[in-house]
Amino acid sequence: MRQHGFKLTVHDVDNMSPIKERVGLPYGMGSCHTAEIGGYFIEGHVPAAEVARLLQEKPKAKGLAVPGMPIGSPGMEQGNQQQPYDVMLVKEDGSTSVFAHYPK
Ligand SMILES: [Cu+2]
Repeated sequence: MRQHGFKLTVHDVDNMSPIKERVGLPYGMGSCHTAEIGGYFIEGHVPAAEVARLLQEKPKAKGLAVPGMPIGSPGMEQGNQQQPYDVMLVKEDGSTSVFAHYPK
């Protein structure tokens, strides 16, 4: 994310559950880290381009999530292996829709 121009402050915490609960992450959408930017949460290995798009389009939503840790997502590179995955938009009511699909 830093390479893509985002300024980050990293907090290492023992228990992520209260944070995921506070930002309103629905059950089953979780990954290994939760970020907050511009009033949205960013859960897991979301490509920087989708975060930029989110901040530009400003949809009514809680945030973006890539559940789990798909191989080939940013930070999960393993050679040229690529597991297909969706970037999910989590709406205010907790429902989700596909924001982007990878690989494009
Ligand atoms: Cu991860």
